[in-house]
Amino acid sequence: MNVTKFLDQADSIRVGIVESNHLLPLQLGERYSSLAELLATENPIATIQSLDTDAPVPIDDSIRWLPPIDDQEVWAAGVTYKRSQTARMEESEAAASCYDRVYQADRPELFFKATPHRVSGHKQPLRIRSDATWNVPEPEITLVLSPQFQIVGLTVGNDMSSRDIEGENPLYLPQAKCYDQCAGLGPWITLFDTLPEMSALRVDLKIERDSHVVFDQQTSGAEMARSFEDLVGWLSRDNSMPSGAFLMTGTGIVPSNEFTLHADDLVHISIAGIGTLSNPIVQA
Ligand code: DO4
Ligand code: MG
Repeated sequence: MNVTKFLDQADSIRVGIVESNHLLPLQLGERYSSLAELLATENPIATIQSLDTDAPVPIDDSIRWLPPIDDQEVWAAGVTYKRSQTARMEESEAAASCYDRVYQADRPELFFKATPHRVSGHKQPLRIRSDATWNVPEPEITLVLSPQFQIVGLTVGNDMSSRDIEGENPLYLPQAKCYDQCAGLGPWITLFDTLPEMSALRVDLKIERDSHVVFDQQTSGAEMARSFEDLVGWLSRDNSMPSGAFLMTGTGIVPSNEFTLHADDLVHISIAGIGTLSNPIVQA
């Protein structure tokens, strides 16, 4: 089951089930007031199935998608794929040994990525920092966590990153990662009773510039050096998240060093079995 948020014709924020060619707006009733509350129930799929829906809304270009987040925190893991380790070691002489060690260490790299207001949904802009010169999207399988740290679903994530800032000094990581419009999530959350095999989670990153594809690469969750459960176990240590959280699980695709994003590029990230998140790139 896929669920998301969107703006209806009256400009009201709605939660809806996504079916192949239409959205079914949910009537949340008196009991629930947000998608996050549905995700926090013991069985989100059963809870959502128990709700009434309004008339179907056809999915076409007029749908105003919103990121499927309310008041959850957004966290991210780093250096969980060999490709990310290699790329970080190339970009930062000062921190090369840190990236090498963290790839192999028990404790993963986990960092705070974004508050909800910094997150863009499907078709909404993502930003290149005005003070950065080397920027990339990071396509990441993203876990949707309940307040009890249950993985209730998956979504597509884009961990926008300024490689020149993070490469200059590892202490600049929060500035390379967390700023307005720094994170993409969506177009919806796919809820699972049982998660798919890692090898089924194929990830594709496509970047379009002036209507030409200038980058297209694939990886899969099977290339990840850590398990989802391991990452969640570390994230939840001495850390409560009363509204739940999103955890981006790291990138396995990093474009070669001469590549940087431009304003007006279009970034498409697809994860098999989940969906495709597309965002135009802007620079203030
Ligand atoms: O420390 C650098 C960040 C790494 C990251 O975001 C990733 O591997 O996805
Ligand atoms: Mg990342």
